[in-house]
Amino acid sequence: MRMRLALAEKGIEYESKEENLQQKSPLLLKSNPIHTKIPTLIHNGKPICESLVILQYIDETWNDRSPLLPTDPFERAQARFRADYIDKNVYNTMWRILWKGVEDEKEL
Ligand SMILES: N[C@@H](CCC(=O)N[C@@H](CS)C(=O)NCC(=O)O)C(=O)O
Repeated sequence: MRMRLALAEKGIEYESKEENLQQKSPLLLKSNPIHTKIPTLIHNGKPICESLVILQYIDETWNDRSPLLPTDPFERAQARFRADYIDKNVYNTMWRILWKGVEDEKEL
């Protein structure tokens, strides 16, 4: 969703490929061999992995329009802090509950 929002904000056309995460495609395994996760952006034939890294790449590559972060350094730091907080404290828990069931919550 982060990628979709960023690309829409920048007005970039793209092709999206759905992944079956139970049976990952050879393209995903080749493009993101370390984590084998989505999202993985392939731009000019080169893969970029990790959503926050991809966001930064999109912002820097299409830097002539719709900046994704505020211009003020403090506000930028705040935005990065929030994204990092969500990744470290919210995302993994949500993912595990959604995909492994509430029972597994006990292990968290
Ligand atoms: N830190 C990664 C997390 C990516 C992630 O967990 N992606 C999930 C789908 S939203 C995934 O590919 N799961 C498959 C797996 O864990 O094997 C990022 O921000 O890109």
